[in-house]
Amino acid sequence: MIRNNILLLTDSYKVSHYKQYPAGTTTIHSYFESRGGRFDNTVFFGLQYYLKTYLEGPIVTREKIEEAAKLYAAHFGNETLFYREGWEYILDQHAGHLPVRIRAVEEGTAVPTHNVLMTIENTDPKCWWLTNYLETLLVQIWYGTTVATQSREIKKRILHYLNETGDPTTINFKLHDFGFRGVSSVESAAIGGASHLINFSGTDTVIALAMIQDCYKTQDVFGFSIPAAEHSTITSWTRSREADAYRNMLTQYPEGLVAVVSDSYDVYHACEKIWGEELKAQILQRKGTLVVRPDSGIPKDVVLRIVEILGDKFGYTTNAKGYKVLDPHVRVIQGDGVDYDSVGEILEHLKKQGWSADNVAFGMGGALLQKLDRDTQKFAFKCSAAIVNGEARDVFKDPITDQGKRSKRGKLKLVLEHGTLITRRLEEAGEDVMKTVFENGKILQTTTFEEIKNRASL
Ligand code: AOY
Repeated sequence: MIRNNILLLTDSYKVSHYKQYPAGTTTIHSYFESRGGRFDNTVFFGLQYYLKTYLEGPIVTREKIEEAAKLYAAHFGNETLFYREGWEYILDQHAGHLPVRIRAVEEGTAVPTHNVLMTIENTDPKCWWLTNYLETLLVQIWYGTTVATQSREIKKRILHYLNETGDPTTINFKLHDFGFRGVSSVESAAIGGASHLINFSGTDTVIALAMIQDCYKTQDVFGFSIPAAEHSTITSWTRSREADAYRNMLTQYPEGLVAVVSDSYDVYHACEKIWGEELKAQILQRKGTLVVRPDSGIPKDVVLRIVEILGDKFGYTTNAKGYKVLDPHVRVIQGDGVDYDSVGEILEHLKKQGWSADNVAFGMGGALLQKLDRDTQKFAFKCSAAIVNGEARDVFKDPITDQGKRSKRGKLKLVLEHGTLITRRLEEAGEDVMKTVFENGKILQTTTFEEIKNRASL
């Protein structure tokens, strides 16, 4: 089995499509958009990863064609469905480089939904069938784009509370990625983890750091973490020695931030009696901050009660905005049950009781990287234009059964009008903000992760 065979990175039915376009078809022009969804804009991200990983260079080889021919013959029970001649043409005439052009909005750009984000068309009239063969792979960009979009919306939410009750300059470390174990694959962790780091700087998804370095032109590390306990490192001391387990954390990491999951037995007892009494002096002497992590219960109730216990035991000050801020030696991180909704509930609940958002940070796992799908932002890839027998035609669908699934018509561009990005036909006025990023096997333009972060910044 050849790893990464482009001929196999598609849906079965697409293998049969070369016979289905009208005779005389020489160009298929398709586009990618969000047809609406949970948030009213999307942060385009991930294309450069897909270009570098799957599409760049002489990717069609004799061996891959032979492997595909054999596999598809068995898969369809039919030797004639696979377009061997089409792929051999790319191998012979293009030295295995894909004869397509991909234009796209710059990664990190937040684009209102219902607009073109990317277009693709074949550059060789004999390769009309190739454009939509690539849909399956290219549409996977929905994932990074949706993770980046939701992470950025949560950032807006946390920023709102920091602006009202605390210090907005701390935003970059307020939502930590706990999601590696909860995703369906290592590749998803890499892409999703990188998507989150467009908006924040805290992550435990290590593979995302390598992905950014490999695909987004940098040697820099774009995510940071701190020593932190898990249940095994606490419960292996047994219940009767819970306090020793905690003391050990303070001793092993004598300065800086250290996070300790504290709900192994009774999180309220742990905060009141162990952190708040037995280890209080050691915490107050530490040059750093103990971050208490509850990990069960109703998030907004547990977080408030723990902040109140820590306030009683360690004291607090009232900031210029009139909200209570715990002694700097203690903070709370909530990493259980965190999603877009619960972040708002927790911060609102704290605010109502006079507590600043400065007191808490969030960890988010499954809801950050996995609890979303292509329909969260209704992503679609559709043909919008073709050339048949030398004549350009609009191509579109317009189903009476769902007007939301109507597709756009013509060759498309994305234009900035009165400060808003909007889709126009290529022949209309206005400069296209999309750039040609890929043509005939070559990546023509790359972007850095730094630039992506800057485009998405709030
Ligand atoms: N990490 C901040 C640093 C990370 C984690 C990772 C699943 C951390 C916990 C913490 O403080 O508590 C994956 C659950 C937790």
